Amino acid sequence: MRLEDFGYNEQFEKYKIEQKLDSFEIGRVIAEHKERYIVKTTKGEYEAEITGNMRYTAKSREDFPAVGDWVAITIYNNDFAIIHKILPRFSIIKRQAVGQFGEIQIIATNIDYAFIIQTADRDLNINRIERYLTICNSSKVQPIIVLSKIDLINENQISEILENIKTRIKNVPIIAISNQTQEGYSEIKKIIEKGKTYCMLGSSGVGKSTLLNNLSGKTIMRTDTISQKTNKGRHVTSHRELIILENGGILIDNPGMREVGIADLSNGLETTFDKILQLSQSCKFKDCSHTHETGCAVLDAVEKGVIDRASYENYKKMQKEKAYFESTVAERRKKDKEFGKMVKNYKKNIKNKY
Ligand SMILES: Nc1nc2c(ncn2[C@@H]2O[C@H](COP(=O)(O)OP(=O)(O)O)[C@@H](O)[C@H]2O)c(=O)[nH]1
Ligand SMILES: [Mg+2]
Ligand SMILES: [Zn+2]
Repeated sequence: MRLEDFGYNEQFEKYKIEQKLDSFEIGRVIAEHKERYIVKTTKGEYEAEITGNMRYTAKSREDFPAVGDWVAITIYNNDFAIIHKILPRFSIIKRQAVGQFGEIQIIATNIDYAFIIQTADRDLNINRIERYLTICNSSKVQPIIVLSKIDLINENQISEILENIKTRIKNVPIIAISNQTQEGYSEIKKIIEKGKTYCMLGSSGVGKSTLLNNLSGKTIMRTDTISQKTNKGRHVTSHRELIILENGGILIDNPGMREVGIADLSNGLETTFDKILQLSQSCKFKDCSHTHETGCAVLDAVEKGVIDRASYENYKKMQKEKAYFESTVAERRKKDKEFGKMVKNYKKNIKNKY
């Protein structure tokens, strides 16, 4: 196998040469569990840890390796390796960490496409789809919506659901599938290209692992038959999260996510709700919040039914979350800076004293 077979490209190679990383082995992180990683290279798979220096200088979660990363490593003893450097990522899928405001969590990196999976048999949650779309759009990852378990409902119900999604979400492909009958699989397979990386996004139990296992033709991922409540969403990484299909596509599974908080510091919301963004150009006030202002083109469009009300409400909710996330990040940075200053002053005082 060559590195290209698991997603390596010229950009990474260029960086490797520029940074003179020739003495290192290059590999991709295919699993992570509590700061232990499995790195796949052309020579094999290695359990790895980061250098002490890397841990010491890490400022946030983003400075640690994540599944999907390309890393420069040194191999010891045939099965153990040390990670020295993370090669720059071309995309990061991240979310606001549950219960730690201003702190992000990386879902996966160097992703080209994301399958946003939702089941057809439960109440359709378009808000949740929009939420994942926002995450994809702020990560520069191409989204594809997958409606799973269509074997559990009839044809009419399927088309009704598809219609409902399409009234709110435009320009994103939607594929309806069953992991049981494998209906829709040919469409999924058509999308999967050699050397590109695909990530599975969606709540626990929607069929991510089953889809991945079926596509790979082997049983690699543990599928979740345990109920969500007893399982507590905890994830046991004794298995690989990144696998390579026979056709050369690379798939990354993900543990189910109960909450997907918006950690959007770029313009994912604006891309997802592009109609709202367009309309806002015509609002009377430049800093219009589209909530109560007179002459608000967005509110006007909601009244007239041009914009779906539920979609508008979802936008507002995520906008609020985003603003809150940004303010907590700013707060955190300010605190870090103040702390830095304090340490500096302290050192200076010590110096002056002695
Ligand atoms: N009827 C039906 N059941 C499915 C389908 N896909 C997955 N399942 C079942 O749903 C449960 C959860 O699947 P799993 O792949 O573990 O979901 P994950 O948590 O998203 O990885 C398992 O019991 C699967 O057998 C499907 O298309 N149809
Ligand atoms: Mg799973
Ligand atoms: Zn407005």
